[in-house]
Amino acid sequence: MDYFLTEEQQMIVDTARQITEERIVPHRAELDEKHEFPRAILNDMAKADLFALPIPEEFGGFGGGCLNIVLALEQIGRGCVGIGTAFAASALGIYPILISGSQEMKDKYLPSVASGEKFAAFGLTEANAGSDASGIQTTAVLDGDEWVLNGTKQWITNGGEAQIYTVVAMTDRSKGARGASMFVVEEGDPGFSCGPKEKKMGIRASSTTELIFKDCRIPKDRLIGRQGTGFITVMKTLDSSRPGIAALGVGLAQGALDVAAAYAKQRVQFGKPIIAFQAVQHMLADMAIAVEASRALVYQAAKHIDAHPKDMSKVSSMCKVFATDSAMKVTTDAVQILAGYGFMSEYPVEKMMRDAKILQIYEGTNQIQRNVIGQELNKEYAK
Ligand code: COS
Repeated sequence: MDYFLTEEQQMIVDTARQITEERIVPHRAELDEKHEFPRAILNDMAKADLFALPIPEEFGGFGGGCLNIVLALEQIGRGCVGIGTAFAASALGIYPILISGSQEMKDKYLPSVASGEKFAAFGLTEANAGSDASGIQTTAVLDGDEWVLNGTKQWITNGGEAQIYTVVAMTDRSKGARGASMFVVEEGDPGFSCGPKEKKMGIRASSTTELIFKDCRIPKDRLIGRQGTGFITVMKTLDSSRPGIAALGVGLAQGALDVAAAYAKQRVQFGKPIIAFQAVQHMLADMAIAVEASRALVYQAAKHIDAHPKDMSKVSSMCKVFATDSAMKVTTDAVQILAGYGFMSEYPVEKMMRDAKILQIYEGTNQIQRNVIGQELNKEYAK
């Protein structure tokens, strides 16, 4: 379907697609099998200016814009959601600075992330605080000119690979969500370390570790925004990043459909290619509908966010739910069409199905997204 992209938007698609075809697709199986971080590929993505996409021009970026990043992530997701996750998590890591950071903080951190010289990561989740984001236990206490952080973050993408970490900690537990604040922690800060890499079902090219703070001392000016505004910054960050996860889902589902349709044309059973059988055609038709409907919703949600940045929660959650639930269904059906071959790691669809699962879980489970949508509807219909 023609989405009438501008010349600049088409250039972003073409650049991301070329890197996906030339650099990601040939290596994705090996990186997945070895649980290997795709540093060389990410460096090539940086050379192609893809890390500049979420960052405004004044900080060396391409200008920001939700649709631009969505277009790139769709193409990368078509190749490998593990690599896409490592890439997207760097944008996620700098959103708190973009949203709430001071001019000095933006000047200090954004240019090196835009150039891809440094990677970023976002530290919210803890062992006992997943969906309940305000239930975090990590604390930050001001001691003279320094903040002292204590606690452990769990399942942090780009852990051990990033140089810049935006981290949420409680500065006043008695105030609940209003007692959370955000900080920048840098690789090498005293008292900060990362745990070993987690072993995962999917997205194995991405790195996932704990972030451990033991009397971690950081300068006072690493507080992002004002004390007590951390939870709001987290919510706005996730509102901004969820369309990117939706876009990874669109790309992943398209990739699975491509493999399934090509296979169905060449696989002969009962004397005919299996695409000639209506049972298979109907599965492919439903997959194609799901892919196109997801793409249309994700692009439109991104355009809405670019035009109305203060009104993004509902559309952001809607596109995340729809595109990632669709990706799970489409990749599962792709395995079904390839059947026994689909179950073997020699074909890419089993990896795609494993990778799809996390899209329904991270950056807020799809159940939490439905809560967000429901609460927004509750407000709208009260008017
Ligand atoms: N934008 C701006 N402000 C927001 C907001 C948003 N999208 N969502 C909530 N807020 C504000 C509320 O208005 C409220 O402000 P006041 O204190 O002034 O009333 C405050 O934040 C607390 O909101 P709420 O009471 O709704 O918070 P809850 O603790 O009930 O949590 C959910 C709300 C469940 C939506 C939140 O915890 C969440 O998003 N959880 C999922 C976290 C997640 O995605 N984790 C994945 C790991 S990160 S990769």
